[in-house]
Amino acid sequence: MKKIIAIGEPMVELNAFTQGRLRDVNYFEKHIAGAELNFCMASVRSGVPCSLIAKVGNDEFGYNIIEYARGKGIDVSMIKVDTEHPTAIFFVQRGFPIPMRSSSVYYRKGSAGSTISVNDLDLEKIREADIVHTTGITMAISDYAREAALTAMKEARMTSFDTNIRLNLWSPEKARDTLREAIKNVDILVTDPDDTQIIGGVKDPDEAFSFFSSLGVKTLVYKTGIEGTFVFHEGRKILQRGFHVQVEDPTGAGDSLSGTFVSLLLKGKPVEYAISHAVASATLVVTVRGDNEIIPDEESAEKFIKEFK
Ligand code: KDG
Repeated sequence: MKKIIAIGEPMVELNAFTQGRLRDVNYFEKHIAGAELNFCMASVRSGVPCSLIAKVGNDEFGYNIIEYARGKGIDVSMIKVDTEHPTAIFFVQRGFPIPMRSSSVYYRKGSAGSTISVNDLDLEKIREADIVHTTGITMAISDYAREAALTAMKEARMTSFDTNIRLNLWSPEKARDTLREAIKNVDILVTDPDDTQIIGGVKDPDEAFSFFSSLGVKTLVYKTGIEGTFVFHEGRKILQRGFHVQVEDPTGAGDSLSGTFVSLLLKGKPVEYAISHAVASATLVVTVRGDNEIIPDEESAEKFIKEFK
């Protein structure tokens, strides 16, 4: 059976119950999140086992993350508990200043997750996995985490990577230099025009593909929002248009898109099928608060797609 490993920092998310500035929000709803955990969740929902390599604190939130992930079918055997550093948390501000958009405020400096290092990797398991996945977030949270992610990518049989540049974690220059290097080890790249502008100075989908393929990328998933998602794969260019829905909170949508796409492709599904399911999955995620609870399995995504056609 195919198997994916993801490396990254899971966190507790405190999502604003009401829209507006965080200073005016009185109630927060707790969720379990983190880009790579979200990716794993999408993979598991699509029927491909996924293990998360991560560290959490020896605290209530750390155990909450482990129990939640385990309960949802993610393999947590490579999540370590760190007794010296706390589990990271972040808050999601919604609908302000731009309606239907969200922003994250992190409390993660010195967190357990950011201390992950090469010593925390089981290289044998990494070499056995069909795909190793990580994101620009893991590259940004600490030098140790970046080294760990780069080492895992070099050892992997195949890699997928989401650029996920978070400018509240690092500067555009640091992101550009680091990600240009990292992408040399990437087979399937998921990104968008904003990140591509930072990394390669281009935005147009075809220019983006020629830039990333010159770095070694084989498959490019290029998310342009509601206009659609382009996939460049095996000499073909496919456009999957977005589905119009009411947006509650877009946080996590990109991770469900990448997790669904990569796992369905790994299962041998046609690329059109994989990207339509991936966009359906991301669309459902934006309709609720929380990053991953609503990620559909294949059957539910199929129903969604039929309804929208
Ligand atoms: O993509 C969603 C993530 O941004 C969210 O879950 C939190 O991992 C996170 C991060 O570092 O922003």
